[in-house]
Amino acid sequence: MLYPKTNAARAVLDLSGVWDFRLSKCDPWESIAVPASYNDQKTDRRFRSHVGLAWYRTQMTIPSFYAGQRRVLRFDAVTHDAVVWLDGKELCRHRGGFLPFEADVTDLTVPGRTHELLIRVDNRINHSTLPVGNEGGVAFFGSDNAGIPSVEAGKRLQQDKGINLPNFDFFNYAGVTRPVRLYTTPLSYIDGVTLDADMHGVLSYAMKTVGEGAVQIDILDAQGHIAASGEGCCGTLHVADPHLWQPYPGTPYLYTARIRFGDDLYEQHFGFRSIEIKGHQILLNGSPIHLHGPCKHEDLPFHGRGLDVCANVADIALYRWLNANVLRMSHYPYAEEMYDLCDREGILVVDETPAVGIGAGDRVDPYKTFPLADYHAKVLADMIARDRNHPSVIMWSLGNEPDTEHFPQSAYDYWKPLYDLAHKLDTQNRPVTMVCCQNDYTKDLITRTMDVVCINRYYGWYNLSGDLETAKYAFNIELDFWEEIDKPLILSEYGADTVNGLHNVVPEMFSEEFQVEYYEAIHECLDARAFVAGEFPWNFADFNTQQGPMRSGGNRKGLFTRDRKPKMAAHYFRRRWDHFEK
Ligand code: GCB
Repeated sequence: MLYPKTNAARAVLDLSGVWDFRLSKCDPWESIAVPASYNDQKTDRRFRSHVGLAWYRTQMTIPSFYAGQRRVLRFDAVTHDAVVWLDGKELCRHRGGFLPFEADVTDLTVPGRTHELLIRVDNRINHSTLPVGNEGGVAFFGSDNAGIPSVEAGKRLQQDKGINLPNFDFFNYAGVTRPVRLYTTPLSYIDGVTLDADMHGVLSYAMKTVGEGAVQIDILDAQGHIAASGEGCCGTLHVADPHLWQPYPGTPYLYTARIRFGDDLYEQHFGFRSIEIKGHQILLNGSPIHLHGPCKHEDLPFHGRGLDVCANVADIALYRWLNANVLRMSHYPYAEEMYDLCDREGILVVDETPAVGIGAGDRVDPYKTFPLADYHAKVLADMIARDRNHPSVIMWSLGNEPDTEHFPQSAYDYWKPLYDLAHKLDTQNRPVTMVCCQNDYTKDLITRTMDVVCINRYYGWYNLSGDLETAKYAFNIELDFWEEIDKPLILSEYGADTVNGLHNVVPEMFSEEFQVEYYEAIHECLDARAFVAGEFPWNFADFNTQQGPMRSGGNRKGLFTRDRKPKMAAHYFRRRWDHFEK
């Protein structure tokens, strides 16, 4: 699905602004900002803790000069499920909160007229949603006290109220979190663009078109000069001595494919770059690359998970300040604007589906009981279709921290087809991974089959807490295990909750000094191993999550506070990664 763009052939009407909103049909309409999560926009607790349906409404006037054009309503993300009505008639439905959907409204709208748009959003999560919700009133953290009759009764009450708590550690923000736009195209139009470009200057292209016309494609360099041209829906072009797309601190050189089809026009930027795996190494443009940069969340005061382009620009500026070169888009596909920014700024991306929380302890096999496989495959396919043209995207992550220990064969049978699907769908054949949680890695069968082994580990924090000497000892035992497997390894999460301003001369957990010592200890282990291809500290910034006994003011593992003030660890990483670039 193409990102909506205004150009000589197309127009975009952005419906961002203040809409009407209500949590139930009995409430009066109130003001709400779109795009943004609704949870933190109001003082009423019901907005934050709401579970269930909620309604958004707005008026949309179609400019008269849109007459004669095809008109499409596009929703970049509605979290999690959406039903849309146009002038009281159901227009479309969509499942899943992190990918776009659209509906052709050419025959349902009249240029010059005002139409009413109503969206019903549903933020409920359960065993059939991605991310996964706990059925049974069990909190992500703090499922203790099981068996006490009064506590069990309380859990049943939560269950009766339909409160499935997240089986993941980020706040279940909901609403119309990304822009809603009406865009136009000519009646015959370009419907899809696939561009696969490599470091040798070879560009394979394939266009999907609807209606009458012939496809013409021009490749423009950054100065706007034509570097190559072709005709037809698919083909291969060659650009001699291409400027390569290189990550920061190199130059992320972008070319533009200008595609014409009849009266339609679409421009898509892309970069010439190659990515492959060889033994223990990740090769970018033929040379080994070490990936280093913190994982992130889409998480901001007031906005929740809502798009804020200014915050994205400021965050990527901080990535460059840290001397980072990669961003793992944990734990769901981000807004499309962020990928464009990473393309421009040279930040590599690990793109992840929202498959987080597939696990239910040692008694229930989630793969046999959670009805997810087909839906997961669809989400993966939609993510690849959306993000495949971005040169910044160098790896697909099928999901985060599923159970791979208690039901290893089931896990293998579930994840292997997804791995194969990602390779089949991605004509660039990017590496595929799945992010494994801290568990008995000797039992895990699937993680070792991925192109890159990604492990989240919290030695010294969640286990062997505070004892960094023993944490190093234990981590090294595990690293010996992975060294035997001929794959690159990325430490895809590691971190320590840290309260900014809490200081110790003798560092203890939660202090800024401890966070630095923790990272120094883990790096001592990583730096001694040549097969380690990357380090992704958890997390870029403190972020909001479900309240609970393990969290004080959210998850505090940020290198920055939630308002982006650096902790000591941010300065530490800036120095460490500066040295990496030399
Ligand atoms: C993890 C999860 C991440 C959590 C993090 C933590 O392993 O992947 O979502 O936020 O640990 O801080 O506990």
